[in-house]
Amino acid sequence: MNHIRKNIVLLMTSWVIATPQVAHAAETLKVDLTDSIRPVTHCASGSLYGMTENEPADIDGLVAPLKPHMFCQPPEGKNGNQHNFGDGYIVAGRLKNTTAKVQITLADLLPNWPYRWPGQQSWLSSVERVVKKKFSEGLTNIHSYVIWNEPDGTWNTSNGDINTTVWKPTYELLRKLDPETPIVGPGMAYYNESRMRTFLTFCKQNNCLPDLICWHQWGSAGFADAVRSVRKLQQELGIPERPYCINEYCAGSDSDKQQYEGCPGYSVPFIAKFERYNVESATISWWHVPHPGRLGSLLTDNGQKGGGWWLYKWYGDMEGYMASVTPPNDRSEGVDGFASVDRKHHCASLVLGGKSVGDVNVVFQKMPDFLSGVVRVKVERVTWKSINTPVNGTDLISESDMVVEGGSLTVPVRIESELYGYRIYITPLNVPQTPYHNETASIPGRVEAENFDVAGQGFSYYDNDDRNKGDGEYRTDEGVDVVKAGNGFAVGYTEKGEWMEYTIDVKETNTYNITANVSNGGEVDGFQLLLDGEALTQSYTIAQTSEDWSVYEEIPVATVQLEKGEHTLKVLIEGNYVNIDWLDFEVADPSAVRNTLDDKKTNTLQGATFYDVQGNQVRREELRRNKCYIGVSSDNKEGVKFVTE
Ligand SMILES: [Ca+2]
Ligand SMILES: [Ca+2]
Ligand SMILES: [Ca+2]
Repeated sequence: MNHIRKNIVLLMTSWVIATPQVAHAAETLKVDLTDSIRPVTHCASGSLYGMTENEPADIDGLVAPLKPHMFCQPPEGKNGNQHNFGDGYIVAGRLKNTTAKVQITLADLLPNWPYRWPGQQSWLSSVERVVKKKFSEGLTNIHSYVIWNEPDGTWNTSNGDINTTVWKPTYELLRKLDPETPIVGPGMAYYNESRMRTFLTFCKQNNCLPDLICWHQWGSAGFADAVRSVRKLQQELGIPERPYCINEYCAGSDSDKQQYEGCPGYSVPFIAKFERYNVESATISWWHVPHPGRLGSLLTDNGQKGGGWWLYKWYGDMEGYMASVTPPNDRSEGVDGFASVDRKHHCASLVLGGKSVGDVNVVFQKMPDFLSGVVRVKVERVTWKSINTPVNGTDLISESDMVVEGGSLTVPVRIESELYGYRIYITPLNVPQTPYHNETASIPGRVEAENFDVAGQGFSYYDNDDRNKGDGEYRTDEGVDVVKAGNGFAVGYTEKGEWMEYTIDVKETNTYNITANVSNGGEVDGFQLLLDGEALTQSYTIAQTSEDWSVYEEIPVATVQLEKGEHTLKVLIEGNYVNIDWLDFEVADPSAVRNTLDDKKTNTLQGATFYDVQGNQVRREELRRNKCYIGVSSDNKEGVKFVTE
C-alpha cells in the first residue's frame, strides 16, 4: 500500500483530540521474567525507506542507539525507478557500523504505480544486475530480497499468473546468484488466508518456498489471528515453520490512522506481538511520503527526535532475552507490553502502552535471582502529540524501592493517553558477588584468571566492551574476553583500566610469593593487584614474553603478606594487551631469594646492575629477601627499578 500515497498530500493535524477518560477496573499485564521468548533482536526496530542517501545525517546519534535490525530499501534510488531516493546499497554502506541490515525490495526497480511490468526477460536481467552489484560492492549487511510488493493490488493478471511469471523464475535466479541471502514473500498488502494458501501451495509444489513469509500489518489487533492462520496453513500443507517478516506496519492504512506512524502508544502492542510471535523482522511503514529518511516518523521533518524515537530507544536499550508478557486481550490494540531481562547489566525492563487509558497493574512473576529482596523501580513515560512534534526526552514519573515477595512484584501504572508509552525499569539495590561456580580459590593455591567472580559488568569485572571477544568460548555471556591458552583458558584482549575480581580464601596468615602465567606478544604491559580495595602490589610491568601469543611464561610478580580469611582480589590492567592465565600464591620460603631476580624470568631486569640502598653494588647472588635494592637496567628502556625482595 505504500505507493498510493505518493501523490497524496497528507494534511496532518498537529493536535489530537484527547480521548475522554472512562473509569473502569484496573487491567492486569502479566510478565513472567524467567520465561524467555528468545534473545533480544530488536526485530521491529527498522522502517520502510527510513534511511536515504543522506538522512538521517547523524548515524551515531540518531540511528545506532536504536539498535535497528533491518531497513527496507529499494535496490537503487534513481529516476525511472519507483523511487529516486533510498538506494539500498548506499544505505547499507552508511549503516555498516551499526546493527542494521538492509532488505532489498526488487519491485522498486520498476516505474509507475501499480508497477509497470517490463516483461519477464527485462525484469530478470534487472534483478541479475542488482544482485551482481551487491557482490561487486562487497556488502555484507544485506538482510534479504523481497521479490514483489503487494501482489494483491499491484499485479495486472493480464500479464499472466504472478507466481509462474514473476515469483518462481525470480526465486530461481536469486538462488543461483546468491544462495545465502534469504528470499521474502509474498509481501501481501494485508493478511488474507485464501491468498496465502494459494501462494504457499504453489511454492510447495514448485519448490520455491520463501525463507521468510511476509505481509503488511495494519493495526495490531489482527496480528495474533494472522499468525494462527499462517501456522495452520503451514501445518496443513506440510511446510516446516519459517520466520515472518512484516515489512510495513502502522496503526492503519487509512489517512486517519496514518498520522499515528511511530506513535508510542500504537507502536507498543505491535512490538509486543511481534516479539511474542517470533517475528524475524518488521519495519514501520512510510506514510509520511513527502519526507523519507525519518526512521518511520520517529524523527520530525526537521530531523529532531519525536516521542517515537524515545520509545524505540527504550527498545534499543534492551539486551539479554525477551521475557513472556500476557496482555488482557491479545486480539486487541489495547494495553500490551514487551519485556527484557538483562543479566549482564542487572536490569529488567517492561515497555507498555496501547489504545487504552486508565490503571494497569503490572504483575511481574518469577523475578530472576538478581532481582530479589528490595529492588529499585523506576516508572517513566514518553509523550507524543504528532509526528512533527519534537520530544526532548522521557519523563520520570516515580522512583521507589519495592520488596519482591515470593518472586513477584506488582507495579501500578496509570496510562494517561493512548498515545503515550511507559517503561518500568527494575534494578537491584545490591548485586551479590559470588565465586565462579561457587568455588572459592584457596590460598595457598591458584587463581584462574578466567574464573572471575559472578556479578557482572561493573560489579565483578569491568571490560571496555560488553562482548566476550575471545576464542575460548568460555563464559560467552560475560564481557571479559577469554581466550584459549594451552589446554585451558586465559583472559585476553585486556585494556588499561579493565579489571576482574576474585573471591579468595586465605587459609593461613603468611607471606606468599605470587607467580603469574602470562603471555605478552606486544609492548611492555602490566597489571596491579589489589586486595579488598587496597593496593597489594605495585603496578607490575611485563616485558614481551614472546612474539607468539600462545606462548605463556611463568613470571614472579611479588611477595606479599596475606591475612587469614576471605578476601576480594582484584586484577587491574595497567597496560593494553597482556594475557593472564593464572596467579599462583605459594607460601614464601624465607631462606630463598625469589627468582624475581632471575635473568631468565625477569626480562626487565636482564643484565641489570644492582645496588643496595647505600649505593654499594651488590652481586646478583648476594641479593637477599626482605631487603631493598635498586636495579638499573642496561637497555635504558626500563630505567631504575626498586626491587623489594
Ligand atoms: Ca570484552
Ligand atoms: Ca577486554
Ligand atoms: Ca587459566
